[in-house]
Amino acid sequence: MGAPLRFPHLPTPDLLAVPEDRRRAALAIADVLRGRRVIGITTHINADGDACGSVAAMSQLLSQMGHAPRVVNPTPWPSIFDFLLEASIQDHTRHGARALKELDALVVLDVSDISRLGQLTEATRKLAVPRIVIDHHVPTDEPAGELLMDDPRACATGELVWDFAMTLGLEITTPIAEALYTAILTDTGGFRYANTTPRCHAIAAHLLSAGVDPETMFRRIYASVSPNRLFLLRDALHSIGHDAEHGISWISVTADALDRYDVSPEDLDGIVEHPRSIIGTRLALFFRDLGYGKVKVSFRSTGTVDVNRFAREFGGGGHAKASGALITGGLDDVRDRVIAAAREYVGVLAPAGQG
Ligand SMILES: [Mn+2]
Repeated sequence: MGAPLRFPHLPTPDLLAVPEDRRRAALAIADVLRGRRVIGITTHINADGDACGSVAAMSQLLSQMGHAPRVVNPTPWPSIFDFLLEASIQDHTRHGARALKELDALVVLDVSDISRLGQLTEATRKLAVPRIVIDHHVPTDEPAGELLMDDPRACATGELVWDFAMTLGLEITTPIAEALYTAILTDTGGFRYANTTPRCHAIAAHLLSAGVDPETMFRRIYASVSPNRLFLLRDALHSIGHDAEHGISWISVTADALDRYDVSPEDLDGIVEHPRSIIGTRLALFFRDLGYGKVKVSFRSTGTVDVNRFAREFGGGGHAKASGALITGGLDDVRDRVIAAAREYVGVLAPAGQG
């Protein structure tokens, strides 16, 4: 008999241990919330899966802690994530900034810069009650609160909410597990992006054990597409462009597209994956004409291009691999300008075989 086989990379319990800085931040948050009843929960405009999942989970966790949570988002809850809205979740979004007046504290999720709160930005700035931020973006100059639990190494804000729950010994019920799974699944692009870590898979394993059915979640999130959404995609695909020399690919959506097909902005999520999927693409761009002299541009990197820094050239920002900016001008004009700047920014691709 030879030496016993060893498996040094098997997952170990410390994969699920809460990092010390996150544990301390979670305890500080619980401390600040103690004795406060009505806790507002909010997230960025046009909430995505991480935002909705984190909000839904946090609302139920705060209820467990004995608080009266209240969701106040800057834009309406996207219908695709309606399945996360448990009966216990109070959504006061329709009351706008007025709903912030009655709070004893505010928890801001998945937001690095206060301006991401849209129409709630000013009211949040003036808030006299404690403001708490849980987020995984690169920090900016004006966070939406003074007490931060933030870590760009987290794959999703949902991972930090899981850390919060673990630190405080809260129960991960099946609805909470579904909310956190939605957050992690969507922010990792279905466990495909570079932010997919052994730890996020380990957390997902815990969430499956807590009752999440992955096929049901897949169907709800990725296989519930309306026909009109696909018709809009059909039109958008006509605009696909590719610059092989620089490794840049792009797609555009015109201002009238949403009305023509009666779809909402959330139906455009993921469109950038099409140019991004073209072989040799280092930088993918998605141009959406908002119709009032502004174009929303999404930047996606497939590797080493830092699109957070690139977006800042246009007054935007985000992550190194995913960012955005709002740019003044017509669609053709903005597209030409951004592509020209992108060619400059990324430089000419090295010939194959030279790195
Ligand atoms: Mn996120």
